[in-house]
Amino acid sequence: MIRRPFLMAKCQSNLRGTLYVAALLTALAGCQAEDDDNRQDVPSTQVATETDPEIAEVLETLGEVDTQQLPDETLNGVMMQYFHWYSSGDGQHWNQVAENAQDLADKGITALWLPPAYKGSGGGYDVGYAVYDLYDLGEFNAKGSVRTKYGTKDQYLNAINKAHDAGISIYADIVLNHMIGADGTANVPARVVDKYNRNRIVSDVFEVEAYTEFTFPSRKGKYSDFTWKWYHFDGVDYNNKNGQGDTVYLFATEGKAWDQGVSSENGNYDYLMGADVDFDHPEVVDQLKKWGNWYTEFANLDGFRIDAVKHIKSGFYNEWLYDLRAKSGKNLFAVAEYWDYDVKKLLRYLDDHNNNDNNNMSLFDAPLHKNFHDASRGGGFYDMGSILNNTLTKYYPIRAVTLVENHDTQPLQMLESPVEDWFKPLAYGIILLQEAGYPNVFHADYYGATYRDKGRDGNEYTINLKSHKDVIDQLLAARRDYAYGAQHSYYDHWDIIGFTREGNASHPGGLAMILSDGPGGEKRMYVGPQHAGKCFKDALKKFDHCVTIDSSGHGVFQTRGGDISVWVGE
Ligand SMILES: [Ca+2]
Ligand SMILES: [Ca+2]
Ligand SMILES: [Ca+2]
Repeated sequence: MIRRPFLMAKCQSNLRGTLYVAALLTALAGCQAEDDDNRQDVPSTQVATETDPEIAEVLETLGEVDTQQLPDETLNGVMMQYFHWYSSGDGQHWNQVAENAQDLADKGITALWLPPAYKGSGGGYDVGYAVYDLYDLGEFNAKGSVRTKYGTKDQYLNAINKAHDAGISIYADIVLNHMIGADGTANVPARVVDKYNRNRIVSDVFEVEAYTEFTFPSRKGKYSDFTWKWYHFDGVDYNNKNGQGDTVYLFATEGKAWDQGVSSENGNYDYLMGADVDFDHPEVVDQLKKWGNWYTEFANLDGFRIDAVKHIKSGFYNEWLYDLRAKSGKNLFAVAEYWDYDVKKLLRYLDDHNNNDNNNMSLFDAPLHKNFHDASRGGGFYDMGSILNNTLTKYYPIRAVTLVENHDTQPLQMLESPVEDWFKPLAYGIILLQEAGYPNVFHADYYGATYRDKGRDGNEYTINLKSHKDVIDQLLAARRDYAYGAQHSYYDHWDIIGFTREGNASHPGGLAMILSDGPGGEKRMYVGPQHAGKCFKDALKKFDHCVTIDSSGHGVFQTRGGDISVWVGE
């Protein structure tokens, strides 16, 4: 059998009989934790050594992170994306959060990422990404309703209080790239740019009638008297003069230009949709800081999920986060969505946004999601030994938020790349039990979902997403009770991979995770001689027997085909 090249991890080089191959980083992390007992409860900050010079260079400048700086809820915690694209629009969402908060806390959820809470142009139907009024949290009669899709301002604040009472932190979804649904238009000189190369101007200057005037007549200046004018934006994709949409117009007044430090897709990917906010404009930066500080205090927020950062001037969120952390005095957590499957781009973005303790942020591990998607479609032929290749989990786990699925990747959505049902327990087993990363559970994976929408081919589909609550609950419990201490990784086989956690002083049990995308089988893995003589049981109850740990600290653990088992000690 041909095997892929591997790296021998130094912590495991004394193991006999079998080739034990590990993802380099997790192995090093394991060594690190073994060397220093006091650090076993916190995520590893060890920087991987890497042969790719570009990655090596950026890892070098990123350096290690002082784990004292990490918010408490992230330490062995779990965040949950508490919505999906097709969440019910009956206005009861915030009430559900309030109702379920204690149960979620009991299950092991420590933070909730809630959907955008401010009024979108679609009013009571808007998922929240078509931002109209950042100050309207379901309080003003605008865009056809007082409430948002999720409920009213009072219900929102009540949900946050209930979550806090249960010990759960709240992360707000921050969507600042664009605004949609202006109250009026302005005539603005503009030029058309090539949709696929935004740096290429393809017309003379002419006047467009742009929806850029946001005056919020029903709010009447409450909380803020700031109104948005055309010059706070860089461009639009609709000219009301001739009804011509689907065209990218760049405003053509002095100093107007697409913001720099954005993704280079389409030449310059500043423009995504709607009225594109101009982060070069000082009034914009000033206003968004004021709003961020108001929102953080008003809703008692603990952190942020930041939308679409590859379309926003690099460096803006450095300034924004610094200002909010300084003014609130809170250790606000931040994870940004830079949706790209090239880990080098993610690392470079992180490098731009982690140059001091007050502007740090994490990123979603999009490449890991992509690997899960590919593996789930591989019919067993995916090389599971490579499941962590090219991921943040591998290279910079301290700033990785790991996920299986989200509201964009779910079926029929913009970045549709679903992880097939059978693979979800395996993927959640990896993100919830490994030392690396801060895991995120997706609402629709937990509760299931049924919805109907048009696919890319224009046909209507009904989608039924199965609830994986039972297995996710079991994995959450295993994380809370057993996923501690040094990790030993066995990413050494096309089908069957696994890792162990040794446990620590406060959680001494120990754990061995093993899974297969092909036939079932077994693996001899090291959990440490402190477990010698103990019998490990399968927390997922696929097997009735228990696995006895030998005097050298090894056990032979089993998994069924296309399945996962999690063996835990007493
Ligand atoms: Ca600009
Ligand atoms: Ca932009
Ligand atoms: Ca395989």
